[in-house]
Amino acid sequence: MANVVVVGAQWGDEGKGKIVDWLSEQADIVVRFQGGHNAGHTLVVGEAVYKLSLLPSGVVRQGTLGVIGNGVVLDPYALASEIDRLAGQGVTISRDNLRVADNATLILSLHRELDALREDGAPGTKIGTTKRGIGPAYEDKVGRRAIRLMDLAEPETLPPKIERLLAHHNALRRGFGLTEIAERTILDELTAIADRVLPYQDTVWHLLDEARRKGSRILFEGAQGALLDVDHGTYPFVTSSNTVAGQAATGSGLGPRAIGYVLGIAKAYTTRVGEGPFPTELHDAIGQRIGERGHEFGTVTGRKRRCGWFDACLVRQTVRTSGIDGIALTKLDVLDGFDEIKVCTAYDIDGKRLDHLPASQAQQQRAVPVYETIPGWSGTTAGARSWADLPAQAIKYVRRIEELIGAPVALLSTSPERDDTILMH
Ligand code: 2SA
Ligand code: MG
Repeated sequence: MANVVVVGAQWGDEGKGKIVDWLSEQADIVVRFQGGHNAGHTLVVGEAVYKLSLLPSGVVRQGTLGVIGNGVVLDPYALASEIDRLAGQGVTISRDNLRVADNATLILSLHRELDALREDGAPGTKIGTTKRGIGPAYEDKVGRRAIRLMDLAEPETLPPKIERLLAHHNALRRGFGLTEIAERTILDELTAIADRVLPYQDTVWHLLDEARRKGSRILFEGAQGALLDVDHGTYPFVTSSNTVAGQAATGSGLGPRAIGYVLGIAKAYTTRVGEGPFPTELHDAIGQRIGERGHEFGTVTGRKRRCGWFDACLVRQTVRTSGIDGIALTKLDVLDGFDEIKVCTAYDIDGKRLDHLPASQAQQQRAVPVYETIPGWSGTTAGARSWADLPAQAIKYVRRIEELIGAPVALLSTSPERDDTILMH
């Protein structure tokens, strides 16, 4: 098995968890390379159900090392509580199965507070974030004033770093009419948690490179989706990290050649949480039906997801911006029983037909999807375990999607059960 990167090919929630879990059986190391505890997935291993949001999927498997790379923003309190939660389920996290990049940026309480404030109060800034402090933490990273994991190991050097950070944040807070934060408060917040997270710190790029040279199989676990990428997504309605496959290299400290195969995960329809453009969104009974059948509620925040037809135009775009080699198509069964199914193949914008979504927000708003109508199927695809179990028309739908997006459907997932996965190629 080559080193595989798994990325969401839409706006997140494509069902990456099941696929990553399935692949992690064959991996020695599972690496998170971006995002933070805004990710969320449920792993079903035998009888046990694990909910992970910051830890890489591999940690619940014996003999698999979980790695949190430098590209992740790490809330040390969230990490400690996730570790405690797993301990309660009999999974012990130690240095044997978890390493965290010493140069990973920390999320602090002031980041969460700022995130929530912008979402709830400040005018014109609502993105529909998860309010985990993700965006503000990345801002500080790029602004070169972040506190990083290894800083906790050198408490004597913390005060000037905190001072730098607060020079920025207290100015912001004054603008919002909030009380200023004292250095001591942040120092206490950090020193109180240091012992819980420092044991995992490591020179992750070094560890991964050595492992790679020895032939260890590395699985890179993306969070969110390529359309939420801060550069290539529907900016500004995006998350604050690069979510495309190239980030697997930067966010873990390996070169691009470490990546052997890029697997994109896409749902057989489209969903999105939060604000922002969504050309194929359905506001009618069909959208309602997709949402109910697909149980489209967020794992992290419980929010109802917006639903619409499969947007082949957008997935074709993410196939290209992530260099996707193959797609795992999930939740096809949600479309069982529809008389007809629509797929967006292009956009009409100001009288022009485009094969992609332009970067301009104004143009995105004016994009009118061009649909192709495909007959539905009456049988069921739920739980199918082989090609032969699928209704002929469902196969045609999958084949048409492959043509439109320019990538093969390598895997078809037909239920949350691990065994209900069809290997296509
Ligand atoms: P933030 O909190 O700054 O990252 O929010 C910015 C936007 O990004 C969206 N967002 C998400 N959308 C869908 N799924 C997300 N996480 C998945 C989950 C995890 C996954 O909850 O299951 O699929 O890997 C996620 N995280 C952030 C958010 O709604 C804002 O639009
Ligand atoms: Mg999810």
